[in-house]
Amino acid sequence: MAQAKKSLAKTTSKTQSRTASRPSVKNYQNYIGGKWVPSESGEVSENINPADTQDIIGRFPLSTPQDVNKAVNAAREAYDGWRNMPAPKRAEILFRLGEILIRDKETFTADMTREMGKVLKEAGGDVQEAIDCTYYTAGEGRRLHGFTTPAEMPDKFAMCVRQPVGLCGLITPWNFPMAIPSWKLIPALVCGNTVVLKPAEDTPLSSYNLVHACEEAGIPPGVVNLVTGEGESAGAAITNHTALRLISFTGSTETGRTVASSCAERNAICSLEMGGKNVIIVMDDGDIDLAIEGAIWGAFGTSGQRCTASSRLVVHKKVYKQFSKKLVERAKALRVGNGADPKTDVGPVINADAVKKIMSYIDIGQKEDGATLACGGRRLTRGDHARGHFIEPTVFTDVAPDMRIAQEEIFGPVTAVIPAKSLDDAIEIANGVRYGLSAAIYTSDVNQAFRAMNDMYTGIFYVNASTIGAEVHLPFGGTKATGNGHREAGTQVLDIFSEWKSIYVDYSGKLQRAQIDMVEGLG
Ligand code: UN1
Repeated sequence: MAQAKKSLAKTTSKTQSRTASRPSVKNYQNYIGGKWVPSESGEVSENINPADTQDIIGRFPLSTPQDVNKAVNAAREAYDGWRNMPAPKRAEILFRLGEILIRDKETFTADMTREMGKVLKEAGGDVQEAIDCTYYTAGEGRRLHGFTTPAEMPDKFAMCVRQPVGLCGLITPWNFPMAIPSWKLIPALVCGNTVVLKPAEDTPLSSYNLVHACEEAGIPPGVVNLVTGEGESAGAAITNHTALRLISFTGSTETGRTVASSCAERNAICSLEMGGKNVIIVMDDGDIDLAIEGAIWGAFGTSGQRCTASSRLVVHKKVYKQFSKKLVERAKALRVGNGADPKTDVGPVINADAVKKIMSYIDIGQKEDGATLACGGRRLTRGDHARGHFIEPTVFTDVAPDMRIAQEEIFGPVTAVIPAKSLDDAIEIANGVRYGLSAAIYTSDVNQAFRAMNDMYTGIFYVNASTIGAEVHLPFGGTKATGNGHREAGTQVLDIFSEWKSIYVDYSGKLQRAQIDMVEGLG
């Protein structure tokens, strides 16, 4: 994911540390042990609208390790009560949460557009993803299936059940400010864990809304705790806290590695969802207009700030010129602006650091890589754009697979069109990056579609659709530097937030020795 959320040790420029001023701006608080409380630091950061940096959305606590410690203690106190509540009862509370999210969807959507920048339709999709996740995963409260299996011995019973892992630290990014917290929070809760959630410093309001809804739904005090603040203090305190048995992190591959090392120190479970350099393969027999639609949506939706963004378009040489021309025409026609304006196609990027990083890649693409800047490439700073972080949708053509813009995650509205000679060539190029999240192919040949499906080493694959738009009931995650083998969403997420307990019940009334009694030979 993007630079802006890359380092736990970095303050982003969207939020600035200040002590309270401007009385009209709302002061938000942490949620610890069922109470809304300020940070011990007394410090706050301002949540700023990326489309209009004079619009201060609220002030949020800059939490300290002491705040995190209190939150962990609250989670500990609540743990036995929550884990012993029957799972179907836990689920009933979560269904109530789902109803609240539906009721307040419009408000939460507007809040999200204001703090994150994505256009209203997409922010609505983000809230909807949280709703879908809540309903789907709450249903697990009446399943959470384990299994029984025959035992080796007579009068002996064997079964396997899921148990919660304990106290969980959840660290979430700014690009899906409600969906991704829900992907972690809801399964953690249905499995019986208690949590400390730290949202990205750029988008605390959406997590506040989610946690506020949890309170209203009747989740008992201490089960969900919210601490806002920066990675270097609050985030690191969560990552390093010895009482947290599990850390679930979504963010950059670099930060994920740091999180994984801290977890390894204390044998904590660590689930990581990280970068992507996703690809759409366009074959010469594909529907070019449909592929253009998918490429525009995948590359420039959410201003390219998705882990699943279509940042590479590998196009068969026979249709390369035609595809590139149409793509550039469409990209040029996109309206960049405030996401709250229904006429806007592409909103701002998250903050000034993101602008810097994306603009530096646009520079690298031209000067270091020598690719052709086919459209875009500029920062928009005049008129309606003057007070926001706006960048034109940018298309590079004549891109070679080993160029930096074709290898590194830019996390902005930039895509690279790469020619390919054949399906084999396209697959080789497509697999030739360090990430493995999402891939897609446009073709009308079922054999080619299945070949690519089989050969692409990614966690997600689409046929005749873009690389974005995963649904909550299928596992989400990637291979290589994208993840560490876990999958969120689907029922597979239960394997992150629960651990197996194998149980043997011997009702024979005598000592029965496994692997020894009832075995021929030396036994
Ligand atoms: C992300 O980009 O971090 O599949 C998550 C999608 C969304 C989730 C993206 N449902 O694009």
